[in-house]
Amino acid sequence: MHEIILHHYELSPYAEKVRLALGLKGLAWRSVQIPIVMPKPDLIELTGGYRRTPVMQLGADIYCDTKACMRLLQRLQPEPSLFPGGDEATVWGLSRWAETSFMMAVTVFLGAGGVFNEKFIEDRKKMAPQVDFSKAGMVVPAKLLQLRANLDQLERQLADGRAFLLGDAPSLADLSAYHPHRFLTAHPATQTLLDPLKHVPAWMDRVAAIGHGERSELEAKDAIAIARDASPAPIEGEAAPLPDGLAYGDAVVVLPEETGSGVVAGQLVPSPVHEIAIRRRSERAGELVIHFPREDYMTVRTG
Ligand SMILES: N[C@@H](CCC(=O)N[C@@H](CS)C(=O)NCC(=O)O)C(=O)O
Repeated sequence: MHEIILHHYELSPYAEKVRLALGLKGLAWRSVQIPIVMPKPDLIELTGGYRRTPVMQLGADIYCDTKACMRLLQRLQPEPSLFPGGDEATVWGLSRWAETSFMMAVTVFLGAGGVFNEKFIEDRKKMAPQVDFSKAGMVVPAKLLQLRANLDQLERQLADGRAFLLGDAPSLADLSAYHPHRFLTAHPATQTLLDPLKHVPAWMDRVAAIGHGERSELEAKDAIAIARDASPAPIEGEAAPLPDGLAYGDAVVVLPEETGSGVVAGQLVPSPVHEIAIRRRSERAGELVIHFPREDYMTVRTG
């Protein structure tokens, strides 16, 4: 099997979710550091245009978005499971809700200042040109109240003394809820929301203790060489039937519903129902298959 490669940067909360999943499963992995802001030429060489963080690589297969990374990790190593009590739909649903805190926190940091530097803010403005960043300050109180409501929900979920959100064992829900709430320690205004809580801080310490597995660094150019020397893996499982108007083999673009993630063009290849896969050729990395989660991404025919 190819080594698991994570393209990420240290401060990325979403990358922390994946690092913890690697820790939960006790996996060895290679770490490629990517820039926090554009340009990201080595990453884009692999993804074909997707710029968000993190991205996972397994040979010539590239996984964009943490939801695709999580499905991959669960498939590669089913135990310990990201869904220890079953209840997959509950875990995914809880994860999605918990991650609403991420953009709330980002908005508070932009509005209150003191967390992000100018270069970072300029880059994110280009990513979201429809957003008026100068108005972020106006919504800080509202976002703090929304964060307090989310934290209250977590505090009550943990109030019966359970170790993790859904019981004795950590699940994907814990990893998804941990990263945006741990991010709240970055500013006094959001740290203040954590201070009165009893259960959430202790739970965060338990999640942090899961660790990151066995990590070793790799240069981006070596990750690209690994992709070039590999071939995309054959599909695992059954290909999803396609509706009229779309066929495997079509030229498509993958359109992320999250603003500014970047559009990727390629040829639609068979994939299971929870995943989109497109084949593309990269100059430096050769033939690649890029994977996206089905949710939050659309395929649109171009040819
Ligand atoms: N839905 C994406 C969200 C990832 C995301 O927004 N990551 C942030 C960093 S924590 C990001 O990509 N920021 C812009 C960048 O790194 O270029 C996922 O689950 O992977």
